[in-house]
Amino acid sequence: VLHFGGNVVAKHLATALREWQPTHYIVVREEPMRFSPDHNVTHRFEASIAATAHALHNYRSTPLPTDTQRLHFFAQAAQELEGEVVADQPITEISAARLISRHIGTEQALFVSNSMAVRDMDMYAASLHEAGIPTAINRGASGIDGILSTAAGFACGHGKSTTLLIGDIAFLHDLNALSLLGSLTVPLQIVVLNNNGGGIFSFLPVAACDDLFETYFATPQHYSISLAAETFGLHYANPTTNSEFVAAYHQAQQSPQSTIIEIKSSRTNNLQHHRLLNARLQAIAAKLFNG
Ligand SMILES: Cc1ncc(C[n+]2csc(CCOP(=O)(O)OP(=O)(O)O)c2C)c(N)n1
Repeated sequence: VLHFGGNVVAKHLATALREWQPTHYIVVREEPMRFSPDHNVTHRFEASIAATAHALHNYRSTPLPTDTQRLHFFAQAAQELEGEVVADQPITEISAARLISRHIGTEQALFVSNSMAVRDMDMYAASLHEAGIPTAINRGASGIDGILSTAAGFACGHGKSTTLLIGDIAFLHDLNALSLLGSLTVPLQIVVLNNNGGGIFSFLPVAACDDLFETYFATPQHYSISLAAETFGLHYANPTTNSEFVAAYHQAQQSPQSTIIEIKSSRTNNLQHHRLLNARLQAIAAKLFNG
């Protein structure tokens, strides 16, 4: 493995490298600082990235996937993902991310919360907007704090109507920020993925610890999102299918006031859904790239 530069933010690569345990993991960086977060780098070169890449040009002994293979992969993966957004099917955490990416306006901005929201947008969004959409996330003090406030500031700074995709725990964590929205000059469309707890933890081994998982990791809160919307004088919608979601989202986009769109979900179904879809995407990749 030849690695140019520093850390890759998404953790998939680091996870894969831990699993693959490459015999040679060579890192090329332009600075002398040590870089081997998983202690698996075997060779380190302090060198110009451009000059190294140039010097290595044409030295590959195995062919790279061709552009055609790559295009086939993206086309087939997109087809698989389009199956997730069929109009009368139930809205899910995955389809919400994809539908927002398809229906967000070119004049809008996007804010994505930790924890599954940013991953779902990263994995399942359709990239339709050639000029891009101003998009931000907030790592915050430790992750899910202050997301509503930051999204409000981001919207205000850009002067753009902004869509926020957020989980219920992050939403509740910054609930008082809803009082800001009445005085914003631009509206937010807050799409709350309400799986009654931290959905991300179902993906971790700790989910098997039945005695402590719900209380200390999932932390379901049972609060009413619709009553929160009412308390702060915000529009509210609760679509149950993909087409209902698109209709509610379009209505929210046209409104000068902020709207909360709640999507009720289940952590168990969400886990299963991700596993099945990702297995199908991996099968497409395996077929195309491994012969
Ligand atoms: C301030 C803060 N407290 C706790 C955590 C640990 N944490 C990471 S993800 C998460 C749950 C987030 O739940 P939710 O916002 O509903 O999103 P989901 O996991 O369902 O996508 C928690 C508590 C954190 N990152 N930041």
